[in-house]
Amino acid sequence: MTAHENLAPEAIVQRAELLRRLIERYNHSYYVLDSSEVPDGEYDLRLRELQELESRFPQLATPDSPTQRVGTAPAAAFAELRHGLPMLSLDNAFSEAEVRDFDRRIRERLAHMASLRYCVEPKLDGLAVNVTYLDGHYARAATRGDGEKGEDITANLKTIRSLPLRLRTDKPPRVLEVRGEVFMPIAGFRRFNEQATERGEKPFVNPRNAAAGSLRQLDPRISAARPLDLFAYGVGEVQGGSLPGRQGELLEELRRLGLRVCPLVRTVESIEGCLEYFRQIGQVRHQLAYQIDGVVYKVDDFGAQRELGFVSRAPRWAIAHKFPAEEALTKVRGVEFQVGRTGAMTPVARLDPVQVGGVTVSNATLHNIEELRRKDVRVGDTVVVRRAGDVIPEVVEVLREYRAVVAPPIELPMFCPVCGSAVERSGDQAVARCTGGRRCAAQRREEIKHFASRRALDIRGLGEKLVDRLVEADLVRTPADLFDLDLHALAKIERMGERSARKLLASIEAAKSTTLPRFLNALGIRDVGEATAAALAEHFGELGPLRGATPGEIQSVPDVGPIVAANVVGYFHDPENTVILERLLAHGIHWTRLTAARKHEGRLVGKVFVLTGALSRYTRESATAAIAARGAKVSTSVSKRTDYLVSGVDPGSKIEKAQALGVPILDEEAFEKLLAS
Ligand code: 5U1
Repeated sequence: MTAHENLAPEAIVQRAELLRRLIERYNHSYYVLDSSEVPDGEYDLRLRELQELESRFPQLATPDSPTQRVGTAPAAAFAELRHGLPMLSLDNAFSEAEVRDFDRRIRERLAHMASLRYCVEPKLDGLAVNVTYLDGHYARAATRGDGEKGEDITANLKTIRSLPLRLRTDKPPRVLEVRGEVFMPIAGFRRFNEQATERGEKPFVNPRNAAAGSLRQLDPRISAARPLDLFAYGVGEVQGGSLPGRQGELLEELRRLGLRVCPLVRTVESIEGCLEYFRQIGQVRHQLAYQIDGVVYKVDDFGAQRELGFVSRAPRWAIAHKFPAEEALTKVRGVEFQVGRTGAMTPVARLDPVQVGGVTVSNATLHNIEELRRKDVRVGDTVVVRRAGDVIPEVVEVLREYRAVVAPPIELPMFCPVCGSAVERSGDQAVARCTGGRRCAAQRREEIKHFASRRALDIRGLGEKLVDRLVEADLVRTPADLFDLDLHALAKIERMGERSARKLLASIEAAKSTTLPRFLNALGIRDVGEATAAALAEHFGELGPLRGATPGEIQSVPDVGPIVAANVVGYFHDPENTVILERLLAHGIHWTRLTAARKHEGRLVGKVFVLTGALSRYTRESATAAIAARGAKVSTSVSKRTDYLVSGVDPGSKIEKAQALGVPILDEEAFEKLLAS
């Protein structure tokens, strides 16, 4: 007997409605506001209760019930749907000058208006859709198509959990067309591709293709299994209801109705504000959870928009300011293997120079031999090259249909191209390595570059080119040799004047005063990056105890597993490393001891930080490392125990929780000041 057995029919109807409302609310919190209102178990219980009720009384299963998102049986073909109002397209601007022209044209037409505000938001790299609500209920959805009519994707879109099936209002408009962009968040895209590769399927090239491919599935159950999301950015036809008179306010209203709107939407007072927004978003775009290809500026006032009107299909009142293209086509001239600090052999494609993301690219990584084989890159191939932000350019895919002459496949060399040592690839490892160690000039060079780099010992003025020359001249073979350099030795380096030499020696001297996390990072132990170095320093407090630690002790450090522990022990037990380490210490490299007394002096010791949104000068790892280096901790969720919430761009719902709990919220500048204090 179920819990509902004794209920009267009206009570069952009421119970089903209550459950629907409850689950809709939980879905809204979870998928739209990014915060969980109840534990997963409670959610599952309520959903199951509703499913049970609906299977016993099928007439209760309304089409917009939250149980109806799983995806229905496949269709034979997509039907055509006509939009209530045409879906417009957007003109593009690729430079500041084009944006200023756009603003000038508007001000000329609206000369009588004293001020001109713009509503600005990121331009998602996804798929435009039109979603129709009738009396507040999800009714149908279509792709943009030719702007007049698109493909009927009602069943597919319904599987997107952040899309409300019922608007959160008691007085919905009779007809409301919501316009928005469907996208696949980057994390979901990566996860999906990993799983696809494991299943032996071809991964998607980018999140946009993944979103489009997932939506355009005749079997909506396939769409249901894909991590899709949607941001609303406007409306089409509206009947039997009224909406605000400004774009910014409209988006607020859509948010109130339960739709997901990009949290980075702003209104600005002039075109200068638009351009400043473009720069800000450009700085953090690669830290966002989704891919964007520019920002959109819209005249905020709908009256002004009406006055401006359209030119063919594009409104005069809006423009997309695009970032420079991050992908381009070019030809592969050759493939060479580069040897890294730990001997890892990275295949690198030498390319016909091409403009990507605003710079000229002539080399692109192929990551490892597995990737090279999977993509099957050959000399002479036409390839798509991608350069996203500061990331090293990579070959994304080969355009097979452009392959005229078939060159042989590229093979992993048996011997290191730099030192001639054997190349080793153990078991199922994707990475092949040169076994030469410090006998290999490439490994020596890379070790020293890493040691001197900004996040390690930060030896100012010792750039990559200079390291190449020092290693070539055999003046420096290990990091310890840097501290033996003097004016006499540096005089052997061509084109280096005495002034530059003195400056370099001063930098090397200054770098002797460092921190333990930096020093551990600088040693270049395999798999020990900035965050692990900070965690090891925090746990052991000093170098001595770490050098003498067993693998078991090292594994007790948070996030350190057996492989990293074995690498750390292996490093400190290696006789050659021991000599180098002793020499470094003998040269006077030092840091302030994190003694118990000092730990208690630090203002931030024991404090709990939560990070949200993207910071412009820190990655999540480097912010975590900076916090850990001060004896504080990073937690993933805001609670009463949180001391500070550090909020970057696109912060999510943690902000609201922090506000509710009275947790201090720091922007990037305040965070930096606190770290420095
Ligand atoms: N964010 C955003 N994307 N997007 C695309 N807003 C926006 N507006 C559009 C389009 C096509 O069109 C309106 C200007 C009608």
